[in-house]
Amino acid sequence: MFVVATAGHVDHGKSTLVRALTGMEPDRWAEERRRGMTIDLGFAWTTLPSGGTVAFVDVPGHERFVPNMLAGVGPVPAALIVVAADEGWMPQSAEHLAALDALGVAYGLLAVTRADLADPGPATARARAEIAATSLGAVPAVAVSGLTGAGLPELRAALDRLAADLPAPVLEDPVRLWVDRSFTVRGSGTVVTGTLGAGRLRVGDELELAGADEPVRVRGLHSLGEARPEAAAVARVAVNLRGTPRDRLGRGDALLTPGRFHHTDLVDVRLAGDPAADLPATLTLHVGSAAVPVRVRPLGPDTVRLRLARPLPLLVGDRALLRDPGRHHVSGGVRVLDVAPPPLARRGAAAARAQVLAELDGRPDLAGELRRRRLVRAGALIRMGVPVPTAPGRDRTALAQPVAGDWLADPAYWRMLAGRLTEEVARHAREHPLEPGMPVDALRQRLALPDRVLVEALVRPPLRIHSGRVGAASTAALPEPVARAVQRVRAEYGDRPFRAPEADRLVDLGLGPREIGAAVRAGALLRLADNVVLLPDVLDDAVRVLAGLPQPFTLSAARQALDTTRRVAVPLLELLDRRGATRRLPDDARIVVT
Ligand SMILES: Nc1nc2c(ncn2[C@@H]2O[C@H](COP(=O)(O)OP(=O)(O)O)[C@@H](O)[C@H]2O)c(=O)[nH]1
Ligand SMILES: [Mg+2]
Repeated sequence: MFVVATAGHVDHGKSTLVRALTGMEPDRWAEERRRGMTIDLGFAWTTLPSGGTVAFVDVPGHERFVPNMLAGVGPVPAALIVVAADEGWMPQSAEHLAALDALGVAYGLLAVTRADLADPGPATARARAEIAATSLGAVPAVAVSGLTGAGLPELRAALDRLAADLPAPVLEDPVRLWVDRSFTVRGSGTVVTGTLGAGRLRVGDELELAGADEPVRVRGLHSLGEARPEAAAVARVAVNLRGTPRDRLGRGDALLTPGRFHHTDLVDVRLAGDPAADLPATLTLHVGSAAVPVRVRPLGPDTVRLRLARPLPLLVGDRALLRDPGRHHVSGGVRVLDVAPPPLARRGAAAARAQVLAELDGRPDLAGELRRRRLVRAGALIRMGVPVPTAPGRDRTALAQPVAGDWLADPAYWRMLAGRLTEEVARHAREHPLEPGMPVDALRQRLALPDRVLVEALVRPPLRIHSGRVGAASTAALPEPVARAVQRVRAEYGDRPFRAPEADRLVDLGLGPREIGAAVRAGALLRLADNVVLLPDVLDDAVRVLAGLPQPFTLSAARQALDTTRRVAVPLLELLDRRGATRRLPDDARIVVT
């Protein structure tokens, strides 16, 4: 199926043409038929000579209903521009064309209607010239009459050729179905309709609805008036939602593949065309079927920041349109550059940001996002519309390889962090010589990292993580018998930590000078003197015990408090003196340095 939206001035014959092509009535409301004027969007479809189906979104041409028109064309990539032969180019011909151009619509056809009333030549020439200057470029033109049926076969053939030109939809993409209508069907509940531009929908699918806490579930699907178990893009679809009250959603809402979109109320965008320096401070942003008031903050010559009155599921690269509702004026198109831009708090931040934005073109770019964001979760990038190849394999670049969890990092920044971590650990060791390393959380704060797993991933030998601290390695390299002997020391002395094994016990354990040397180098034992060793992590405890004594304290008081012997106490206090934890006074008493 392909979907095409009509466009053109009121009374130029859009609805008549859709009716003539499809045999269906696009004006759905009694009021529309009574007034002979389209007010809201209409929907009709027909089979083309090739056997394919074309579905029309018929839009109102009256200037009062331009917002409805925009909701119709927003999600549709092709346009049927209608101009009356007898009236020619008119204000809403121009405004509709400006809207299509702003949205970057690149596929279209010109139908010059009411050709039975006037020579279609002049209207055709003018319209083709106007259209050629837009994103649509040169389009085929067909003169038709909705009254006599002249030109309709040619128009059908032209529609077939247009359908063949359209790019194939990406069926693997997530669903973002902009709702253009919602209503209640007795016995079924809430039904919404929209143009499915990418992806697939199935009965039973769970979808996300902005503002709803719980996913909504697809209870039924219709396309072209028939119930179906599945609909694949491109398609007009009607979705029956289970358990979702009608007042929960309407035009401008979007049904989404869960977890795949970032809802944002702050975007940085590039203005298309020649941007007006006098852009009003408040405008309406039209994207998909949504229309949201925005505050405009100029940044660069053609870039602005938009603050949306309500969040929308926007992606990098989205096309949207700014309109001044007061002046009935399409201010221009925008291309979304960033859906999660940084705050502009510091002085000069706006100018710096303008420079960054000058480099962006709205094409999602993994390397660039990593350079700018330095650290970001893969899931967050995907939700912004930046593809991250997740399957391990050939197309998974090194950039898409998480450094930890699902965190991606800019390679240069990550190398810088690894260097800073080493420095911080070394500095901490100098400042806290008695601690067995720097706490992981202190490092996380020092390096301003958002997640502990990042600290853990940055730790490389000879550093290691031990009981929540990052320090130098490690008993891991000890020869088996030495490691076993150290284990025995732990088991025997763990509960009287300031007692050292006697010399003959060390011999029994197989800890000769060489073995002790290895264990000390690995940080598994602490040597106080020849043949006097303690477990390495007892120094902090010793200081804590000594700090509990009346200050200053004597060697004998320390020995008793630590429940140890002179053989240990003397070199232990000397070590603490050297490390600056205690200080020896002239009378040989000591104090704990705080
Ligand atoms: N003679 C003639 N009248 C037409 C033709 N197309 C539309 N009309 C008439 O023009 C008026 C406006 O048509 P309509 O389809 O409602 O215009 P829309 O506002 O563009 O949808 C109606 O009275 C139609 O009957 C045509 O090809 N020939
Ligand atoms: Mg109409």
